[in-house]
Order: sequence, then structure tokens, then C-alpha cells
Amino acid sequence: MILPEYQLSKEQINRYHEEGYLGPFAVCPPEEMKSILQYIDEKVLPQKSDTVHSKPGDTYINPNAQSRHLDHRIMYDLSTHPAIIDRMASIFGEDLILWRTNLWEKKPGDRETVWHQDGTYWPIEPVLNISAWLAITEATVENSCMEVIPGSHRKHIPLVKNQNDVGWELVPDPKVVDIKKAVKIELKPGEFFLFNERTLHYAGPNHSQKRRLGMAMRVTKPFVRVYSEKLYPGHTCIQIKGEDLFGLNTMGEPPTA
Ligand SMILES: O=C(O)CCC(=O)C(=O)O
Repeated sequence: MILPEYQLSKEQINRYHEEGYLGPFAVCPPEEMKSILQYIDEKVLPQKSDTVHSKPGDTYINPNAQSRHLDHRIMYDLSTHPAIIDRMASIFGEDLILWRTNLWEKKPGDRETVWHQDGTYWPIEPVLNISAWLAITEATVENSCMEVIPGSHRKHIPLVKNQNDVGWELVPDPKVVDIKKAVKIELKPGEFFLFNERTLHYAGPNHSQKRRLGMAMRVTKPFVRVYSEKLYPGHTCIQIKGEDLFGLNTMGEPPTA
């Protein structure tokens, strides 16, 4: 069941399909993100774990920032807030699997996240996903808000060798990426937007003195095979809505604490 306040209209669903993204929406008012930020800083990001690894292509991501909804209830509850999940269900239907989350931190002076299409790098088949990018701190043009190219999800951009040294080995051919069409998505803490697995997106360098932290939730359908073992040993998916009639994936339970 979708809560009526989070049900997207037909017009919004059409816009998502036309443009490859939708939002912003809010999970909570900015003040409520303060305690979550404090929790992340104290309990999530500093925690070193041998079982959490980054993957090629994720080399600049703090390994402790991957799928922490699997070991922190607060992160699980945030990732699966009905304001996010019910809007996703308006587009994808009731049966949903959360297969990954990422915390994305940009400290003052940090480099950009290059233009990319997520699905190119992901171990899922078929490549079908809806992401939410949630601002934990404010995300502005100065401190590296996300940018998207509307309609770019319609085609796969061929990959070429990355010419700069920002983490990714292969990137969509910059000659084909029309950045004049980019839309900058500034968000207050607690706001998020939705985007497609092929929507071209980017986040600029952090030119400000303010740190920027966001969290991305990756959600798919039970008929999609998720190669969890390619993320890291012991990684699991979690059924977050509806049912799973396929049994294709390694499933886990939400953390209790
Ligand atoms: O936050 C960022 O810098 C990039 C986020 C991103 O690429 C994603 O969520 O897919």
C-alpha cells in the first residue's frame, strides 16, 4: 500500500519517464537531519570494517560509506522512509528490493564526481533501478550539489578512458555529454530527488568551506538478479516492500540496532 500523501500523480510519473529524474521532495525538515548527521559522524563513517570494501570505479568512496543500512538501524530506517519508498513504488510498483546504499561525502576542496550513468558500473541484471539521492547536509552549487541531464537516460553513452585522475577508469565519452543542458539540483538537509539508472549525473568540486554529505539509495525489483558477492562478501539485499516471487537474490533482514 502506498500512503496517499506520497503517491505520485500521473503527470509526475510521466515526467520521471520523460526526464529521467524527479523532485525534490522532503523526508523531514532540515533540523531533523542534525541528529542523523551527528550519528553518522560518530558511529558510521569512522567505523573501520574489514568486511566493507570499495570496488573499482568507487575508489574515491570511503569504504565505510557503503551499504551501512545493513548494520545500522538508523541508516536502514532513513533509507526506507515511506516518503522515499512510496514515491518509488508509485513508479516501480509494490514489490521492491533495496540492494545498496552509498554515503557520498565531499569535504571543502574535494574534486568532482565525473559525469556518469550508474547502470554501466553495476552488478545487476537486467539493469533496472531507481535511486534516491538524499541530502544529509545542505547541497548547493558551491559545495557540490548533484547535476543531471534531462532525457539522457534514453541512450547508453559509450565509455572511453578517463583523461583525468578522479577515480573512474572508464567514463561516458565527454564529446557526447551535452553539459549545456545540465540541471543543478540544490537540496536542503532532508530533501531528496529520484533518478533513473541511466540518467547522466555529476557533482562539481566542493569550492566552499562547507562539507557536503548525501546518501544514495538503490532500489530494484525482485525479478532483477543482484550479484551481491561482487559488492563485497556477505552483502545482502533487503525486501522493503511487497513480496518476492522469484527468490533470485541473497536476502537479509534489516538490522535490529
Ligand atoms: O554525490 C555525488 O558526488 C555523486 C553521487 C552519485 O553519483 C550517485 O548517487 O549515483
